[in-house]
Amino acid sequence: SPAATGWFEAARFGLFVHFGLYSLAARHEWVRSRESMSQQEYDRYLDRFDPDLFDARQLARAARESGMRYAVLTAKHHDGFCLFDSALTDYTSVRAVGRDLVREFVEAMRAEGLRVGLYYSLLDWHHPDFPVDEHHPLRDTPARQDPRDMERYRAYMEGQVRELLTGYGPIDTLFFDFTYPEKGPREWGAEHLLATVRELQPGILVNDRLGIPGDYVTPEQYQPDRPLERDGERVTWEACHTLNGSWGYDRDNHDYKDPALLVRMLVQSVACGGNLILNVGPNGRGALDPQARATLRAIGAWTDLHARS
Ligand code: FUL
Repeated sequence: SPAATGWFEAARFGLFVHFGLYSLAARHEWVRSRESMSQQEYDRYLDRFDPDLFDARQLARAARESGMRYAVLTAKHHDGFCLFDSALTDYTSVRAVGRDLVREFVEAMRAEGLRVGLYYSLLDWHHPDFPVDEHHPLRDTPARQDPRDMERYRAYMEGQVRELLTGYGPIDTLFFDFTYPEKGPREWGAEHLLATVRELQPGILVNDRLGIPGDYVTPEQYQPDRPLERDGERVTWEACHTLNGSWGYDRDNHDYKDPALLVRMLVQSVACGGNLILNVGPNGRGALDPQARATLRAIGAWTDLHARS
């Protein structure tokens, strides 16, 4: 049964953090797919991964001072690289540099009084059983299984979700991403995955991107201008937006939204009964660039004056 969305609707404003190996490439989180890289080519980022400036406490403070009340980190994005300790793969930040960034993040957010969420990708360009299809033109490596065993991949996802929901205390929300319209829910074993999540953490909120109804819907990079409904009923929603069009750090993209525009988007979301989750993409070393920091500060100057707790 669905979980209570009260805290989420009251929270209104959150921080999304996209961080992973793609942050080192510094040109969009889809870089491996967009440039059809082989695993071997992409591994150059693993070899150089050292997030010495990733400071979860600093992120948590920046979020709180901006008026945000929750934060969501990419525990695993589409490239398959995990920012947490997983017994099911070596492809993790813990193996690479001895750091469990999910743990650092969850602890830091809690310490700053923020609710905490994790993003988990259903796509996985690294897993040998993930069925890379026409949407994801990667150059295959010999490690990839043929034929692929979707059953094995489903077990992997479920195992990792289990690790995330049993190893880090209570998690407030899970952001799955994303599904294909028809075959998706069946391929991912969506019903079973959702049931597992609810069993492990009955209070957690789950988004709608498993392809079956969840607790809230997630308009992406568009701003609803009225309450959202499904079958004539209002639904809980969260608009997710980038600062500059890219979720992962994009060094040469300076097309930042103006803080005044972002404040209007926040106001409009709240006025229409929804949330706004705003993304930052820390750079390859894990630091926020000056423009992202300045944007969060500018929004904070507004929320200091106008937000109610
Ligand atoms: C999308 C993903 O493909 C993007 O990389 C990003 O994570 C966004 C929030 O969701 O579907």
